[in-house]
Amino acid sequence: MTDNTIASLEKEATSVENQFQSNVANITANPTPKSVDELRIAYLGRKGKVSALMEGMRHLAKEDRPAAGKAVNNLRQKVESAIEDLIIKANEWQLQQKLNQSPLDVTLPVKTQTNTGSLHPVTLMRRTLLREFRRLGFTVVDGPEVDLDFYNFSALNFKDDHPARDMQDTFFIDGRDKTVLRTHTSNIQIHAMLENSPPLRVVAPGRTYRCDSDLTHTPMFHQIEGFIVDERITMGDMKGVIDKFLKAIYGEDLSTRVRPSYFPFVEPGGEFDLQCVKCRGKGCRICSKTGWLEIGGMGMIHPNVFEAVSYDSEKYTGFAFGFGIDRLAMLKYGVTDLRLMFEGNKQFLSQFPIHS
Ligand code: FA5
Repeated sequence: MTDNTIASLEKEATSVENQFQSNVANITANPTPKSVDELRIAYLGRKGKVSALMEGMRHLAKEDRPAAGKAVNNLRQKVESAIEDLIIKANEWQLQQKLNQSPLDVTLPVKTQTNTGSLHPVTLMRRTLLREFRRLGFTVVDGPEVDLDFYNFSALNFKDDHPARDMQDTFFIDGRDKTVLRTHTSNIQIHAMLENSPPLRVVAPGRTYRCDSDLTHTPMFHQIEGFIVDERITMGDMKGVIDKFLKAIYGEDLSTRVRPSYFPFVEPGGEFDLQCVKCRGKGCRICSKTGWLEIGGMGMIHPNVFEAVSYDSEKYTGFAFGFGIDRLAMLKYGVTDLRLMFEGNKQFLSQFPIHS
């Protein structure tokens, strides 16, 4: 200000406003956050031009100050509002710069997820089995993994000196040999029969335990038990059911066969074989050149078992089977070492599908 009069201050304010308008005109086409901030500091900063005008008011005569204050405030508001508009424009400009640098193409394929996990082959096989058995009218039940000797052995017609009770095979839980880790899912036969009256059509998958470990045996493995109890059930029904589900899993063209075998809880009893999935009966390393693979045990339920659960063995007959789920999965997915199933190796597991 050249002198301390209101006229001079108003002149100065008009000049500041004109300068501001011309600065705005210079950057308004392309305001950047940096240029707008510089403008803000030049006018509204502590040493800025509008602040200097405010400061100049102190030297005016007292009666001139209200009018001068009004004029300077007016100018300050105009500057503030223009700068706010410029800030919005500058932000838009910055966003546009970013979009220009990496254009967003919504038609690009998404990056494939590599760590999505997959289902365990035993889970896949269990789900497949249950799907097939439900289709055949079976009910799925569960049973205890830690169980009394009665359910795992005695009620299943194992005599006291049967070798399966030996420490070699069975994990005993208490010192009195009364509680065991179940050695097979056949314990569920007893639980289900005691809890229900015939007719029954049941499958029960689950973990089983034996003191056993080599290429084809692990201490923990999975079995699926199945049984039907009704009037006039025959070996033919059993062969038909097992044949049907094995063909559903491995294909229609594979043959199945039954070999006589002994299990205390069935009479007659047998082992069920499937034509080798690898060589289709010709003989190879997997089937030890026999052309056949052992899948599990089966047979007609022993009258002593019916006695143990108070079923009328004159009226009812039934069949039961117990298959190793891990073995079924090995055959289906071409796994040659059973232990791979339980090592949790990510490379091995990632080969299997995410959905069943
Ligand atoms: C049984 O366990 C009988 N409970 C099956 C049964 C049920 C027979 C109903 C008659 C009527 P076995 O011990 O053979 O039978 O075992 C059946 C299947 O379980 C075997 O064929 C095999 O596939 C699997 N298995 C047995 N032991 C092991 C093991 N240590 N590791 C992996 N799989 C095993």
